[in-house]
Amino acid sequence: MAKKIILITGANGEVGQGLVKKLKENKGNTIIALDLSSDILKTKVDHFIIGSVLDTNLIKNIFIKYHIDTIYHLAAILSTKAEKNKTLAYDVNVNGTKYLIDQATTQKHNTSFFFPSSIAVYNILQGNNPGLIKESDIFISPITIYGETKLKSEEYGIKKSSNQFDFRCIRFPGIISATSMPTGGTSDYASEMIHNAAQNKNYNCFVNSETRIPFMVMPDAIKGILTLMNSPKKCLNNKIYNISSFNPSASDFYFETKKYYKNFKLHYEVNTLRQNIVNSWPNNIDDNAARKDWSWSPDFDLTTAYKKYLIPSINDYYKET
Ligand code: AKB
Repeated sequence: MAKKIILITGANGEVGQGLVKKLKENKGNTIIALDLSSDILKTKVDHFIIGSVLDTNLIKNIFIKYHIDTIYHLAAILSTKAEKNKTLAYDVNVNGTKYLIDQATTQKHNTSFFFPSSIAVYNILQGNNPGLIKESDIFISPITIYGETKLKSEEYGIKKSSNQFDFRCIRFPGIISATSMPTGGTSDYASEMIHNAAQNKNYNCFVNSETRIPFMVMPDAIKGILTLMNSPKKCLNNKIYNISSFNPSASDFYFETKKYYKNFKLHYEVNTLRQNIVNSWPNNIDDNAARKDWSWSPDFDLTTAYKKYLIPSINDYYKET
């Protein structure tokens, strides 16, 4: 595999940690990680830069100093937190992304850019039983500032795409990791449920039992990113792809969790803001374009996700910590 100089923003976040670990497997890669702090990232990177994507001088200097081949732009404010601080969300999610894209496109060499978008760009409240949602469907009018900022950034990346600037994007469902907890998202209830159960704690779930949105586990999210980014450009008919693995209801998650943690108890304590957000997201998405163009296929369904990934890794994680 070719050696690359890679910039990862938000490297200390959930996806960042998993991605750094995988990218480090190719010894030739030079990894430059950027985040507000470096406290969680356990895998060593070549350069850790502590700072914000909003620090335009800092970003500019990174591009002056390094010949960046690939950017994974993971820094973002997630949906629940974004609703509570819309100005910050717009700044980080849109202005931060635009500046980074502008710097990448002024380089004199080819650059690939990965952007993680979200099912939050969709709004099914306007449709009657819309079923599986495709990337091009009309249900694109997000009710949240988070969805809006993801959509704006997608549009900017597409606008700036050229032979030299290769923008690729995945609209992610909720992601569950066994070794980290999400913060500020609205799909967080699934992770919080499992992590609480693993620590012998009960859980108050902030959405109702029937809530159903698509999910995947972290290894499949990382696999999706790397498969898309390593696919030849000529195979890609889109710049934006849905991917998904399973779509259980909150109560399906509860029953699956309870199989492994028999004493676990759950109460529903619905938070209206967060319930309204998930109600606007699709129950399921169509990821056939990704399956066709770059052979996307998740390794885990709900049962194997618990059995082969979540339960063994989460138990190890809490044994160690
Ligand atoms: C969130 O809940 O904000 C994210 C997402 C689905 O994009 N996890």
